[in-house]
Amino acid sequence: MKFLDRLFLLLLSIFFNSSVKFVKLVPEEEYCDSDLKGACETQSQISRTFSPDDNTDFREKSDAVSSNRFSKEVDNEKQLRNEEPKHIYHPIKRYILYDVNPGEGFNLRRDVYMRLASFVNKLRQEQKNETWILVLPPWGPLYHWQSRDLGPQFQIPWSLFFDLSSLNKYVPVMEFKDYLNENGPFVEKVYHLQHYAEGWKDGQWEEKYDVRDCINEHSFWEDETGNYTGWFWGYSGIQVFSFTCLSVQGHASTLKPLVKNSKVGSIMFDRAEVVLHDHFGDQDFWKVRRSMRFAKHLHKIGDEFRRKFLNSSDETDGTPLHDDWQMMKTKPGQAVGGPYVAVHLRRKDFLRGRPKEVPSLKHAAEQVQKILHKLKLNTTFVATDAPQKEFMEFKKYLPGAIKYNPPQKVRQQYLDGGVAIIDQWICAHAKYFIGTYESTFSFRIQDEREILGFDPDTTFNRLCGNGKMKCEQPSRWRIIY
Ligand code: GFB
Repeated sequence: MKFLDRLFLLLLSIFFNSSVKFVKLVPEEEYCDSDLKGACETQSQISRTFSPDDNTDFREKSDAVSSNRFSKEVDNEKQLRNEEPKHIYHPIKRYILYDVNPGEGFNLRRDVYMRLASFVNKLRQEQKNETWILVLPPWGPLYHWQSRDLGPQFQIPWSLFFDLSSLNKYVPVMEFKDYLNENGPFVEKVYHLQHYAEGWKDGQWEEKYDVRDCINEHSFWEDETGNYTGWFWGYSGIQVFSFTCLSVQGHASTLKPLVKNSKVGSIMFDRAEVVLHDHFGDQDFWKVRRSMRFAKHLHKIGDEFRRKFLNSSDETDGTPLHDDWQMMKTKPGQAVGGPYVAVHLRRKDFLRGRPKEVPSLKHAAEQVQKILHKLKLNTTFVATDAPQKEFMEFKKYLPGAIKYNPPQKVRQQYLDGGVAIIDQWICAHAKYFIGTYESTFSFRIQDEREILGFDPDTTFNRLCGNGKMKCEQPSRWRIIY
């Protein structure tokens, strides 16, 4: 950058920082989410937020937010913006945060991310002068991450599991820790999403939201200052200025008017799984899904295992990965896969929850054996949450079965979540994949194989329950570009 450009930026930032010292509050009604009766923050809450007696550090930050959204100086600032070349002006950021029902597992959470990422992307397209950013909820603790020897598994950044530069190519995202560094421990508005207590009225589906009394327990409470606080993935002392329970029926986009009419800088949707995908399986769905690349360090471990134990590599399997997902477009059948069958053998809670659909180890082995025979293969890669004892029993029925046994260093570094991803990655590269009925872990492997360009016949398969060699197979959610 040229010296004069730098000087200009410096002067601009001095001017901007000094202009934010003069903040005026606008009348109460301007803070209301106009679509929502009762969802308006009161003047006293807002005043409290920006009271001169507040913690100074925060005041400086909220001033910066206020100057753009709450004060009359905004016109002045807008004018400045218009006069500036686009690449120099950096608009003030606004944030969408979210969380998911604590009981949900890793792979449903990935799906909820997609709903929110698509939502934020659409907001940005429709509000070109706003810079909405999606804040990533730290991972953990999760019920299924049960390796006690690894210590507590929570506050895990997304970068441990995902490639943030890939996510960012779809929509700007940031880690929660970075959000805290930028904004301090504050979230302006939290909506706890819930269904309608009365369900669908007259069986009529209608997209809507309304402020309602909270139906279920939630993890937010009013503290002694009159603000709210709550569960923020183990980070304490986060203050919420306004908290509302919101009954919603609809898709993520149903919430668009709520956000568009709001003036606050940070909005969190708790229990975001309540809203559905706008269009499951459409082009936009697949764009977000393609952007959800696993972290390169996990790919690398999976690829090494493939090479070493499964005679599988991208060159021989026809599965090259373009660095940029946007540049990658495959055709069904162009991926051949490594010379092994992969099976996702979901056990534990699935044994209790779906006893008719989850086969015994012996019956699972029989089904895999049939495929091996048909494809003239000998090797089976097994991804499973089963204890080692069960795997050894499975191996008795199917001697060619192998699984990934992570070295202690890998476990400590990448935890249960990372090991599960490595398993998924290896399954995604097999010549043939068989999953478990209704497991989102299996579904995500199927998506991955669609992205890599496998023939769908080799992907959308699942184990049948006891006594059956044939059963209804998974829906084929085919990739669309
Ligand atoms: O991912 P997930 O939501 O899939 O939850 P489901 C299962 C978790 O168990 C994974 C571990 O995220 C992993 O931590 N796990 C399962 C595995 N299979 C494997 C495997 O093959 N390898 C490794 N390394 N780990 C949902 C649950 O499970 O099913 C919900 O999340 C609920 O809580 C629902 O129980 C019915 O969709 O399979």
